[in-house]
Parts: sequence; C-alpha cells; structure tokens
Amino acid sequence: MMNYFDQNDERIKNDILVLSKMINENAEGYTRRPFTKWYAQSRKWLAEEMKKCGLDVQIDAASNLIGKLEGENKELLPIMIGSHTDTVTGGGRFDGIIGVVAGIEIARQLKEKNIKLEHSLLIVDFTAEEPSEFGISTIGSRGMVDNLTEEMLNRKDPEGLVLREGIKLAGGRPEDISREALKAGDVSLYLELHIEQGPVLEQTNNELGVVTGIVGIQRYQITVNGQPNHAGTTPMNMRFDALTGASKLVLAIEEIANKPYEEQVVGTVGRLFVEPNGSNVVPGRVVFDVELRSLNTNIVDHMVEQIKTEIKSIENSRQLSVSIDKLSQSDPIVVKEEVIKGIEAGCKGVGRTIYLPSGAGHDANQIAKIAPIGMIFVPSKDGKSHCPEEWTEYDQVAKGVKALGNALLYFDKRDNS
Ligand code: HGY
Ligand code: MN
Ligand code: MN
Repeated sequence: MMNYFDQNDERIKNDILVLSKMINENAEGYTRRPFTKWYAQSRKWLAEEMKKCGLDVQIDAASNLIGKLEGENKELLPIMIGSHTDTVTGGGRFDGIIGVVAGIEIARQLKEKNIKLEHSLLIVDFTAEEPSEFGISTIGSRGMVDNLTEEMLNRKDPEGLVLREGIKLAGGRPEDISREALKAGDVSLYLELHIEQGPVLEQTNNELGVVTGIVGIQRYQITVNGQPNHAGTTPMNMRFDALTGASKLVLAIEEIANKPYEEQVVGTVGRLFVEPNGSNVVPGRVVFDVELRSLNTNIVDHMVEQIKTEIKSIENSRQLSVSIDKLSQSDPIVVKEEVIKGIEAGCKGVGRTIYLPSGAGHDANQIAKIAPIGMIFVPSKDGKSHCPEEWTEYDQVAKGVKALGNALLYFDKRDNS
C-alpha cells in the first residue's frame, strides 16, 4: 500500500491542544460534557476547521456534526470516518478526540494533495458518546441509526434537562431523528481511529492496533430501599440500612465478574447515590449503576441472572426492597474479514501492528447496525484512560492518522476497481 498521507505530528498536536483548552475549568481533568457551553465552543471550532478544508458542514437531526466531501463517483455509497469529542467527567485529552481530529486532518491532506476520492467522505463528530446523565451512551450515533426510543428522548438529567431538549440545544431536530436516520445501504463503510484505552499495544511494543471486535455493554440501575432512621438511637438489629445492603450487592457483582467464563468479562459499579446522605442518618435509599461488558452477550445475560439471584437473597436477609432496571444495551461487534484486510493494508509500512479486541465501547457499536465498521488503535500510556493522565504521544496519533488515511484510499480504490 503506497503511503499517500503524511505523518503531521505538529498539526495533530495543535488540534489536540486547542480542544484540550475548551473544558470546564471547575471540574477535574479535561472535562467537556455534552450539552454544555464548552461543548458548544468545541463544536464551533470543529465546524470551522471542517469548512477550512472544503467540507460541506451540517448538524443532523440527532445533533451530530457532519462534514461532507463530495466524491467523483455518485454511484458509490459514502465512506464515514468519525468519533466523539465529549469526555467523561475528569477525563483525558485523547479519548474520541483523536478520531474526529484524524478525520479533519485526512480531509486537509486530501485537499492539499489534490487527491480526489471516488466515494463521498463523511467526517462525523458524534454527540455524547460517553455515558450521559440520561443513563444512555452513544446518543448521537444511536440517533443516526434510529436507536433512540421515545422513552430515552423523554429522560431527564438530574438538573431536569430533557434529552430531546438537549439535542435541540446542540442544534438537532429530535422530531426528525427517525425520518432522517441512516439505514443499511446508506453508508459503504465506517472507520474510526481511537486510543486503545488499555495496556496491550504499549506492553507489546506496538504502534497500531487492528481492532478485531468490540465488546457489548449492558447498563442497569439498581435501587435499594430501606428505612432512613436516627444513627444514634436505632439499635443495629433494628435497622434497614440501604447502604450496607447495596455494599453487599456491589461486592457480589465484583465476585460474579471475577468468575471464570469462556470469554473475558468486566463488571463495574461506577456511580452511586445515597439518600439522605447524612452522617447521622441510617441510609434509607441507594441508587447505583452497574455496567457489564463482554464480546459474548450470553455471558452478560448469565451475569445479570446471577445478580438478580443475589438481589433476592439480600432482600430476604436484610428485609430491603431492591429493584433493577435496564438502562441501555449495545451489542458486541465482530469486524468483518474484508475490513480487517483493508485496515492491515493501511497500517502496512506505517508502524508495528497487532490485532486486538476493544474492551471499550464506541460509536462504531451503533454504526455497525447499518454498515461494516473498522477501527485502528494507537497506544495509551500505562494503559490509562478516562482520567487526566490519559496520554498518547502526538507522533503515535499522527501514525494512526496516516494509517487511517491509507486504509481509506485502499477501500476507495477497492470499490472502484
Ligand atoms: O466507556 C467506554 O467504553 C467508552 O470509553 N465510552
Ligand atoms: Mn471513546
Ligand atoms: Mn470513553
């Protein structure tokens, strides 16, 4: 595969630095949550960068930012390159961000080198990929493939913002999401560059990862109801303590996830609320989120059944009432052989490459519902992500961009030969 694209470390570094300043300065790390003024600021900058390299820019009904470059052959379906620029609270500067920057840098170089693609090219910044305060992740890419239900659109965040209003705030038209959604046969291929968010590339001294599959994620909300009471006058044997009951359940979930299964699994409780949350009050109610991940959906379903059994036993032994509600589910993805072949070709001659699955979920999980998907990983220092220490060398990111650009040309030529 000819190396048509340059490794432009400096421009990539500048893009990442500019975006790393558009953050909530009152929050930890590099925080840019969706539907905030910092998100609007970054969106505005991205749109300007897209326009500068000749992309026709629009916001779709689900509020995704999309830059389009018309292809030479109108018979061919567009190729899409995308990711997200929202972060988790206290997050880093690379997760998602490098995938959108990569798309823009590829568009810049196509223009500079006067390379004419046969396919039209769509560069997408998907809205709210990270788990949101609405209990849903990949909001924009869900919307793009009509996978946002009315119930989801009517959900409120803790401040009372309704998701459909948030989408409008970000420039979307919730009422048009279903009508304008993309279907199978609308997009030829989706490609995404992303940090690995794990230790494998670094530990094996590789520079590029050809992603072979992406885990499926199921998220649930568990509510433990007990009885608030005076912490000083309520004897230990007369308490219905929601927090100690929830703690037993959290540890049981860890135990369930630590069991041996034929496929790797993870189980996490990352968000927990105590009511009334007073130091001299026996907790009356605890609400927490559980997320379970694996490449094998049957194993996750089996874990959920084990959690439900634990819930029954804790209800009986502690006279509490516990409910479990499903928040969201994304299905696991296996990357198609012919896509892996093109990604291999793109990485050839760019950097040391290995094959690995993704333990993180991505917008690609949603776009896989309407098109073949492929992903390229670049290393994460110490395997860290979703924290301020998240780090990838700029030249490593630029190598990923070059590989992605080469892969794009491989697929563009493949479909037109
Ligand atoms: O949580 C994830 O897997 C991704 O980083 N949003
Ligand atoms: Mn991400
Ligand atoms: Mn993330």
